[in-house]
Amino acid sequence: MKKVFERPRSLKDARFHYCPGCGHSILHRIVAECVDRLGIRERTIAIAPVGCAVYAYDYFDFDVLEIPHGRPPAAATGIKRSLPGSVVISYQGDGDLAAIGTGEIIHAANRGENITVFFVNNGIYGMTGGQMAPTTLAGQRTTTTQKGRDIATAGHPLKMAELLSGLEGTVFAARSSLDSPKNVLATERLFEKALRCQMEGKGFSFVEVLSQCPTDWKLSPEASMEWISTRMAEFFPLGIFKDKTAQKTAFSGEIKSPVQEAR
Ligand SMILES: Cc1ncc(C[n+]2csc(CCOP(=O)(O)OP(=O)(O)O)c2C)c(N)n1
Ligand code: SF4
Ligand SMILES: [Mg+2]
Repeated sequence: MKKVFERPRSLKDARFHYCPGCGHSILHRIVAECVDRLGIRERTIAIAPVGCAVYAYDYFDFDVLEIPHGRPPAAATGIKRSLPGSVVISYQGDGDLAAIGTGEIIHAANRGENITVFFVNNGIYGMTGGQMAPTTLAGQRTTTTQKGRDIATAGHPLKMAELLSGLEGTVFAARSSLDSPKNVLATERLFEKALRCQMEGKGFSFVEVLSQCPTDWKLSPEASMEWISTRMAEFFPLGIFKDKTAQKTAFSGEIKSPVQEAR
């Protein structure tokens, strides 16, 4: 049977600028397919990060805003609160979310904002030429850690999915990867679940994805997949770290403080 590439309605007919083998291309398609499947294209508002995915608005066929480095969760908060019927997707890299934007993501999650964050962990600052990110592995060579990341001076890689799952406001937190067709499909299922969490008004949802950057890792696309499977996934385990989507309503709407209850 002849296989035909069908472009999701939510992807424009434009050629990606990403390097061959880059995870962003796969993730854009996954996001678009989820939006199509859920029938939310008309009310989706995504945020393009500063990073290699900066031109996401050229590819997605729904509303996309470009937000300064690290600030997407703050902007997403404002959009969702002013347009509660929208479905807000914050698409962020590790330099954006886990370095300059650490404060924004932690407080948005802790407030239980009803938004969905897709976190692209490629362990490096891709756009600016391959500097160390907070998620760079111990011993990993980058342009700013030419002998490999030294934990004694640079600290440990940040495990954002685990970190955010420890916050009261987080309803759903998971990590997936793009190192095999099976895991690509699993990523799509997690994205859809996270978006449903928001659509049902449950609260903050977060999916981290281990994503390849062949260019700055200086590996072939095939070797990059292998690097994710053998090196990244060893330190960043895949799985669901928190799932409170079965709870009835959003955290902020239901639970009374001890002071209120005493009245
Ligand atoms: C306020 C601010 N500081 C620094 C930069 C420079 N800068 C642009 S992209 C980037 C890092 C991008 O890395 P990441 O978020 O991991 O995205 P990737 O390119 O890897 O997908 C940095 C530091 C900037 N644009 N704005
Ligand atoms: S530098 Fe890395 S993250 Fe950026 S487009 Fe190329 S492969 Fe993708
Ligand atoms: Mg990155």
